[in-house]
Amino acid sequence: MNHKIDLSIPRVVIASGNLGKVSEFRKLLSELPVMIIPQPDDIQIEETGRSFVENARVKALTAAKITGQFSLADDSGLSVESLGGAPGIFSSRYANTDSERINKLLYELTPFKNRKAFFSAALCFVSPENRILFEVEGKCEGRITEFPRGNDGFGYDPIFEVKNTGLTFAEMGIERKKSFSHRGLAFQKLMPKLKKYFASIN
Ligand code: ITT
Repeated sequence: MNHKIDLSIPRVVIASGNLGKVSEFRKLLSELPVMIIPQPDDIQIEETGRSFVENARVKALTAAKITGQFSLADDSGLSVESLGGAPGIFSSRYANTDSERINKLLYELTPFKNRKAFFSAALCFVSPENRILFEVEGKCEGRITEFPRGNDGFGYDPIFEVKNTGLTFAEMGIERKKSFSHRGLAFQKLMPKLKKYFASIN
């Protein structure tokens, strides 16, 4: 068996420490002629931005600078109408673990009848020369359920029911989640740009 790595294949670093996201990215990017690599273990990127777009930029630019490779970052989060848009860009910092975040959100929402919410994702793709090549955003509307449902996915998936489906993200397989989700919709915008770009440099 040949174990040599083909150095002509472009590498794309996924600028994320979230294993759930990295696994979605791998599947979403599988059609591209690139090698997906995780970001180095010792990178800690501080999210200093005031929006999803700004934070995605910080993450992608830092990862490309450190590794000298293409990088792709996602900043995403859940905004709940009755909570004035919280947790929003603070979704990962809302509590320490997925189950604590879910329990906290369900508790905070107890007094409210309106459980409308939406997920947002901003993606940023940066060149090895540290230039922003593409930025796209996606959004998915739904509501926060009264209790968790489903076993798939990650993060807030078990308590986010997608509008007009009756299903939480955690009750959909990745393929269905991809067609409705904030990240999947952002990807639908990014993919043609990436295909064109990688075809032009090959
Ligand atoms: P990186 O910054 O390293 O990518 P992170 O988890 O901190 O990892 P974000 O700052 O973008 O990522 O925080 C987004 C949080 O929003 C994430 O931790 C989840 O709790 C939640 N989230 C984002 N997309 C989600 C999805 O598709 N399903 C469920 N929860 C999601």
